[in-house]
Amino acid sequence: MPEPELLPILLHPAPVLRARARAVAEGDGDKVRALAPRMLATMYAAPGIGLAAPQVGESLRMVVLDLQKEDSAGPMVLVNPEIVAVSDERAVREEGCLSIPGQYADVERPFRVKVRWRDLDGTRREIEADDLLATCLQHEIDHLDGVLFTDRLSPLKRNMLLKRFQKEQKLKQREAM
Ligand code: K1U
Ligand code: ZN
Repeated sequence: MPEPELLPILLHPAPVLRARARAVAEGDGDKVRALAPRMLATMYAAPGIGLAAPQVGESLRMVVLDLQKEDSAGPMVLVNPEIVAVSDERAVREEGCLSIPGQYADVERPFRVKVRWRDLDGTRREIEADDLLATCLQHEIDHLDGVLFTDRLSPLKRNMLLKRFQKEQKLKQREAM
């Protein structure tokens, strides 16, 4: 089998990252089955532990995820994922984003979430996740609603991070000339 072709990851401020992605419909089966291996390959190559379809320019409610740890679930493809319950307990974790590469910040979110989705066969799935998996699921589902982790920071921290990102991007563009 040939390696799936990698997809370009769109960077902030691409407008598709700010749109609410549309739900995957019955007729999208071929599209999501073709997209899933390409999104997984793109995520591994980045490298990352999650990737949402809008990050590769597809405004669709679809996410791939693999924490790549010994005891983790392996590659997951989530179609139309929904958070159906969150814990009162909250946790602070450092987050990064493949659409804002090189920038990291502590983000507070619910520690535990229950998420429902359909897999590529259309089977309903549900998971109760905590810790890093819960953080990653929330970060990816945020992408489907046009929300970036920077939106969850104080205005001061957000502006500092985004200014630093813009500055580094400008330097990179100049170096590439
Ligand atoms: O959605 C994304 O932009 C992917 C993002 C997911 C994420 C990371 C950390 C906390 C919440 C969500 C990333 O994968 S950033 C890269 C990263 O964290 C990583 C890369 C290689 C190994 C381990 C982690
Ligand atoms: Zn992200």
